[in-house]
Amino acid sequence: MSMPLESLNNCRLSFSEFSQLGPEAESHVLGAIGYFAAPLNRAAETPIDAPFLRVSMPALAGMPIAPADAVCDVWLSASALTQGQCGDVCYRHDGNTLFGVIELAETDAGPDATSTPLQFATERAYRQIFGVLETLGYPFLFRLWNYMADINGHSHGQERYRQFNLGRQDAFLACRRDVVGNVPAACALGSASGPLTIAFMAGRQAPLALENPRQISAYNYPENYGPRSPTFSRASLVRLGSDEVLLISGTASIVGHDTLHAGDVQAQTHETLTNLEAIIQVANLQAKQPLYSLGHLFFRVYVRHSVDVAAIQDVMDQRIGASFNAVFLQADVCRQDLLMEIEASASRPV
Ligand code: 3EB
Repeated sequence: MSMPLESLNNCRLSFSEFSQLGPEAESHVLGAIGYFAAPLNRAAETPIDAPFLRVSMPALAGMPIAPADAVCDVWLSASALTQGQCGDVCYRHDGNTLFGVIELAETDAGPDATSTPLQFATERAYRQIFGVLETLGYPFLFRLWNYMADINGHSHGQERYRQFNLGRQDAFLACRRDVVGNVPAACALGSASGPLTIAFMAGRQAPLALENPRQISAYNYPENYGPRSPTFSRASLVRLGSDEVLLISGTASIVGHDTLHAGDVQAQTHETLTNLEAIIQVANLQAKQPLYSLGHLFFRVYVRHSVDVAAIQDVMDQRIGASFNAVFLQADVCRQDLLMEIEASASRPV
């Protein structure tokens, strides 16, 4: 594996390939997320020492995978890595960038019992993340991947995604983080089962948080989407050595703050791609050159109903051309009326 110095790369491997990387390649793995066809044995050892988030989320298409295998999205660094564990957080960092993972069970409702178990687990997870970043001197959160079971379920009088939003925002506030404007990119999806699992990427240089002019910023969503707004930006533009990395948040068929095209997965896909184009346009304006385009993104497509995969692929073929790089995963999207969501990243030399 040869990589230009100071570059940070994203690649997609099967779990079997990931498990057999060998010591040299393994020493360059900053961290990874594995999407497994359920069920997952959490007691089993992870194949390599790097932070590895295991998510129960079956791959539907985009990568030929044996039934017991998994899709692994891997972040590689060309620099020497340091790793450690702090509380429930496992991390590796390279002097510029840190990747960490945390898994927390929904055990109890906290000392005051005013939280729900998911809300409290979320708040504890984010407090731990902020604690690690402070301890290790990586003040800037670039991007988070949030996965939880039954995201559309209800308990304690509140949808579980809204409970998650409460816990997340409380932790941001408690740790004196911005909850509007300068916030990280993210996604939040429903896994088939398992604990709250979060992966995060952070750095020492401030990222640029991008918003989509077609959408109200999520941190300004009105209260009918929950008592606390979701704390995320539409994308993070990150400078890493000689590279610039664009990390686009989960993007769906939302214009303003409304879901459009309920019940029509192809129309939702078109709207989502138009939203991605709008974010790309903002990123290119910032970069002062047309560095980014739909065709060069590295996609993850979350699909609520597995039968919809072909319909979504058709629209992506039409709009992007048939050679796009995407994996399709079966997941619950955080609004009941959303049938799909797309997230993406791209890395370019400046
Ligand atoms: C949306 O635009 C769709 O709560 O972290 C996308 C990306 C969504 C991130 C999150 C939620 C989150 O509101 C849902």
